[in-house]
Amino acid sequence: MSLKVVVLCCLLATGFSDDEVNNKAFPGDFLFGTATASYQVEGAWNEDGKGENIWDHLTHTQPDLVDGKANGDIACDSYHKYKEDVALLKDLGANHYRFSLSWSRILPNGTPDKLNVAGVNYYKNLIQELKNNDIIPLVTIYHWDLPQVLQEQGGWTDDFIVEAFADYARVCFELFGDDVKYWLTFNEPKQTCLQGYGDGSMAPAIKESGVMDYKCTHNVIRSHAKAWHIYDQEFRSTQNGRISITIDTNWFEPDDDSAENEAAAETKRQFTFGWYANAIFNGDYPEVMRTRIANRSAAEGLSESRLPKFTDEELSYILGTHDYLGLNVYTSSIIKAIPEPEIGTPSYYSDIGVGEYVPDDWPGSASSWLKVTPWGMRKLLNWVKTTYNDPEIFITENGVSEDGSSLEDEIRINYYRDYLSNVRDAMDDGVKVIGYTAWSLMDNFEWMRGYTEKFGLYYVDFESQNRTRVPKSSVEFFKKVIATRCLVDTCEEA
Ligand code: GBH
Repeated sequence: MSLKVVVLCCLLATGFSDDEVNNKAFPGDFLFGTATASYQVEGAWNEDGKGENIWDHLTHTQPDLVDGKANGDIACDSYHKYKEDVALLKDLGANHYRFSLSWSRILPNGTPDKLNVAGVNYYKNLIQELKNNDIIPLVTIYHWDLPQVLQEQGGWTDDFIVEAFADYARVCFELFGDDVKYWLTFNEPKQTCLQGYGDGSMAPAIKESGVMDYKCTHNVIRSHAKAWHIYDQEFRSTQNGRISITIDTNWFEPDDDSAENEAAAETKRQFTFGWYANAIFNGDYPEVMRTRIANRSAAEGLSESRLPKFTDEELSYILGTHDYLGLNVYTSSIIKAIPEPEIGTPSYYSDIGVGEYVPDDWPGSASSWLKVTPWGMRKLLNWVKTTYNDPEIFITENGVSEDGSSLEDEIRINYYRDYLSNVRDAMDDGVKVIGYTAWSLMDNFEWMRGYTEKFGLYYVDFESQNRTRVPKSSVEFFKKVIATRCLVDTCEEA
């Protein structure tokens, strides 16, 4: 038996060995950091004048929807403990911290008629504390926590929301823009729309797939474009920041290299990532979405497509509203061609019309949807480069969950190392990756999964009043990566 076979057997047995890890250093100006989101960490849900948002509302009125009937009333208590959070970031040596602003903490009525000064001061203090510690704020304007009063007026599926979001964004630029150089309008709008208004698996838990998810997306894209233009026209010249959107996707790998499975995988990518990115980067919804949804709508007897249309004026207004691209990536799945789904009740999934599965032997995590597939990272980055005209890419989330039973989170160390290795490989391929953000700084409220899935570098004791933070083993690892810019013991210079 050749040596090669022996080596291969042992690499497979141990998962990924160090030998396969990219040994080139990351560039000196590459940004390493961590992320959180307002509802998942802040707590203080009704303190100091904060208004109710859709997650407060959902967790309080339909607690059964959430594992353990959990909620974010206190969460990590970051509203009171932000200095401690920044100290953790400082200890990690993080270059940046990605956090989100709670709309209803700043504007309790959802509109600028009333500004909640205490809420504003919380974010001002957090940003100041980051500044004092040389940590760059990367600020998400919207990470899923819509003011409940705006949901009661129709939320993202009603056109009024475009103006409302634009007004809110302007307030954010005015209040914080002098100290913020990286903005994101939306985090993962696909989850807002598909899960919020399609599957109903996230707040506001509306189930009108194939209709309301498209309407929501239409308004989200218009809102994004409007916020970008406001920044561009009113703030860029004095504040000099960059603004974009964060889009999430799996890597969709074709079942085999047959033309039909390749085409199915590309259709899935376009319906997932292209749904949001294409209008902004290339102009309009992807061709395959426009065609498939129009055809299926016609077959359903509808007089027009369920996919809304942008006017020509809107199309040119939306195109180019990005200064970089935010990318959230966790996992992969396999896509194959299937026969055309029957015409019946509309659904986003039958509009896509492909089969999706995950092989049994892919290594898992504490989240059923999250398999450890580091190779997907490199493929995805290369696909994004080719499909969207080689943008600068900021990875704004990547991470893995465990069940919290041990502080020795080897799964996370291996995950970060192997995904980062593929990021570095992609940079060798010529992809312009400018930063990497680990999800998450600490364990937090994992939406419908409550506190059962732990994504943190730091463990949080949710039983203690203090919400004590304790470093897991991955902290040491990530610290070393940030300090040395290197994934192995010694790196070649970049
Ligand atoms: C990110 O979404 C979010 O931005 C972040 O807030 C969150 O904490 C983090 O992931 C970890 O989950 O339960 O089978 O219905 C990642 C994309 C999309 C992954 C929705 C989980 C639900 C799958 N997420 N998905 S399922």
